[in-house]
Amino acid sequence: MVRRMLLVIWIWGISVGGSAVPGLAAPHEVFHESTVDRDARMAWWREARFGMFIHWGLYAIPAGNWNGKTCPGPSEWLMNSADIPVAGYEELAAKFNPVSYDPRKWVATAKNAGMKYIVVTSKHHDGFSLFDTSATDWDVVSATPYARDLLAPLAKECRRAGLRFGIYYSIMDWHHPAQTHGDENYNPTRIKPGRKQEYIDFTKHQIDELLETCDPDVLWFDGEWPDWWTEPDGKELYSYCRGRKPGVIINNRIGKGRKGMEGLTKDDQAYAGDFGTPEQEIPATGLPAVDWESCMTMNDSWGYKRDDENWKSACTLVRNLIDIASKGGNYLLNVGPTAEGEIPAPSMERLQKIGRWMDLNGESIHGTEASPFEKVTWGRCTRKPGKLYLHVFDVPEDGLLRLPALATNVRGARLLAGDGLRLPVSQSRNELQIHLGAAPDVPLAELASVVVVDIDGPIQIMRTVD
Ligand code: H79
Repeated sequence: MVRRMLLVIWIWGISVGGSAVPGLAAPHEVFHESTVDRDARMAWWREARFGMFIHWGLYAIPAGNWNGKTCPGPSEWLMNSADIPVAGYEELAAKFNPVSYDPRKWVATAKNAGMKYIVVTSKHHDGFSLFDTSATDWDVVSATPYARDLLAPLAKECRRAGLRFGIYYSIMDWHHPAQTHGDENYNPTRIKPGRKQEYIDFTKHQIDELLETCDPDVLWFDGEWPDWWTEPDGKELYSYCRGRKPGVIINNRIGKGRKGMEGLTKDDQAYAGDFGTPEQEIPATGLPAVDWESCMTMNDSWGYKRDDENWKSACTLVRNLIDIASKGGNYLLNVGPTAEGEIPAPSMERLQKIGRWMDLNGESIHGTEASPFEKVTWGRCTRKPGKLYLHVFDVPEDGLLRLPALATNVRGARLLAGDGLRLPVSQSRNELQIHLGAAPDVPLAELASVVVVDIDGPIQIMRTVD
């Protein structure tokens, strides 16, 4: 006979951050930062949950096409995928004149979608700088008819609107003379012997310029995988950046810590970087004790790609955001503006729809923490002190949202959107049930409807132990 005991065994969410592995120094500890200081530094980022990634550069001109053909892969890789020599690629600069660029419009677009920060490419793998730099003439000011810095005005508009601002920077550089091999071609994975320090100095010089003109809150490195870039290089650059701006938040691609496209930081040693970077992926389970951000595209390209019409639906994007928040991460959702400076219409439409959903339900995303439950069959869950948010993707046939029984007192449940209809709650020995009934009559319920459960105190889950 199986004897069953009812036990309160789990108090959730006591701490966030710190090393995932006991006994192993977390990156911030390598930098001699206390957990309290780190939590303070990461606070805005953890609350934000949703940001806009912007991939903009010369690659928006060919927009994925070369010699009359659409090239496979994302458009920002065109130099590589179409095997364009440096001199040929350089010709694009003379055609870059984004007269429609209106940073205020981009910031309003992000803000209206419910996004709390923007991360923009300052220099992608093609090495082209979208800002005013004295380190090279391969930049928007020196090489294009537009001849003005693109990033400082965007940073300024972000601040004005109350959004945070981040800079993407590629370590791999297909144009820098330390990484190219002659004028005719380049090597995407090597650095010339004896010229590494020159390139590191160039990078630091550019980071200094960006810190000076844009004062970024996030430094988002990429292109760290070539073998010549090492973990000690990453740690040294991390220390340099934090030394220049102690409060800045830096991703794990500054060093060699990330696990491939899964993006989370390996735990065999302490690596540089403050957060993991899954790319085009969402972790399968909740990861409440580590900081991470999934970056994803709306179609299949980061840069503007004219012929890529493989758009995800607004429903998928909203559910990705919910899924990520329920697992304790951030969603960095990408747009690829055109060479004229416009965010493409399909992206605008989706951002507007996400924004309408966020206007009604943003409370269930911003400032929340990961779900205290393992999988729930009908959707996802997030939490805040005193509240659980239940995101309903599929209304159960019997109209009951089932959760494990709580030892915490449940005051009631209600729909977040619409007129806040109250929902009956009942609890059996093993199960908390919210009586949802038929599909809730709230706007955009087809994306996800949200039920708020008001609770007294920390969540304590009753567990049946056999
Ligand atoms: O900027 C966008 C892309 O252009 C860039 N990152 C996003 C944010 C990107 N560059 N490369 N990729 C995406 C895919 C590259 C994958 C690989 Fe690897 C690089 C395969 C092998 C080396 C990553 C690092 C996976 C394994 C090691």
